[in-house]
Amino acid sequence: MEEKLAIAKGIAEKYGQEHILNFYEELSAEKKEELLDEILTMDFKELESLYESTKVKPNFENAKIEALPHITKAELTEEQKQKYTKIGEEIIKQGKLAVVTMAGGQGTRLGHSGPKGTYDLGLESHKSIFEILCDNVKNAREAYGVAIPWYIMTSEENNEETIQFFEKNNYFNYPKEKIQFFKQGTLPMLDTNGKILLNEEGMIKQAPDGHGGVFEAMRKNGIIYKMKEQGIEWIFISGVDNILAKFVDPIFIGVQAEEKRMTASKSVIKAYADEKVGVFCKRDGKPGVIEYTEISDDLAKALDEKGEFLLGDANIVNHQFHISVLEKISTEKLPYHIAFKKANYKDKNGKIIEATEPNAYKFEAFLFDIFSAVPDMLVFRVKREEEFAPVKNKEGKDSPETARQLYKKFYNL
Ligand code: UD2
Repeated sequence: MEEKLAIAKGIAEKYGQEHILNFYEELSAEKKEELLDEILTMDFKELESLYESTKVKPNFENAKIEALPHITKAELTEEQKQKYTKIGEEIIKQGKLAVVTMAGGQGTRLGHSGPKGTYDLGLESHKSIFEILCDNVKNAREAYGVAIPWYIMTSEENNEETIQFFEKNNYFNYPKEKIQFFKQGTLPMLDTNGKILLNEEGMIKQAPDGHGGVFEAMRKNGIIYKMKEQGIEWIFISGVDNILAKFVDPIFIGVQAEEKRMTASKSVIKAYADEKVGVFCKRDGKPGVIEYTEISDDLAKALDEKGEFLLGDANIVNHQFHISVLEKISTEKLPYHIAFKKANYKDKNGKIIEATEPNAYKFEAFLFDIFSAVPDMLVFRVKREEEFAPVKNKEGKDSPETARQLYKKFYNL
């Protein structure tokens, strides 16, 4: 341990982060070991360049931005719908589909104490978000006689509580062995001087590395390998906070398989210029999404010759991949996006500072950045009222209230 401590001290000093060992002596033996292992395995060089990147605002001015073509579900003919449904249902019945829910976000905007999926939406049924999402695979089991494997990505901080919630609810009567949890990676938070923040325990303050961490997390947890073993060919991936997400959509699977598109995403028409959604686009000829936190006003408002939004296809975090692509991209490094967040921390005198305004940088990879590496992606435009009911904020837009209304309307409750 002494040698490890000396090495850790040397590394920390080399990068001007010696303060991360300030409270080492107060830690338990286990926490001491954990802190030293973090320091010895952390990429301080990457952290330095991430801090440097906080000084430049992302801009797409010099990139050539165009609309990305899409297929509109409502414009499919009955014949096409039947063809795609048949293909998709075959894939489902042959057990070739797996579904992934990204539930590692911190859900701070909702103000809910536990993991977002444990939130009781306030329906008469008092179903939590996780139970509402579980209905997707339960209904598919009824309809197709297949218990589709459901992988749930958690974070370091919400993993335990998420698993306990499923245990307590008996996995909502879905086969327990068909639900697997896996943790995404983390990155330290930095203050405005580039110093690593310490949390209340005096350990490094880690934050989830963004849902773009899903690929590496699946690889590192052997999930892609296991899916291949099971004969899985198509993987649907969505976020935990859309209660109308369709995990098992035969038409979406069928159109993607028939059109031989290795990656696909669903979109809805952007409702208004500054809606908090990413928008699909072609950037320098390659498919991508410009996030609402990074798009310029002009581009968010730009209209095409028909008077519709030039970038009108909003990302709803409904993605579907062929396993061959997942395997390939799970070793690719995605860029990190920067968020400036409120973060409580322990200062050098050991005092816990409660942040009242944003004071720290968080670094997140975004899943959709992978699309530029897979040029043939398909955007499948669907109806907002049928497939998009986000639960993001405590009240107002994208709140439990708006989601409940959309859910009740869709299910005629
Ligand atoms: C997301 C999309 C935005 C739009 C909007 C629609 C991205 C980057 N942003 O905005 O384009 O589609 O949703 O509602 O796709 N998550 C994790 N781990 C993390 C971070 C997030 O699992 O480290 C999950 C989170 O639980 C949620 C989803 O990813 O289910 C998206 O959450 P977000 O907070 O990253 O993105 P948001 O809601 O600002």
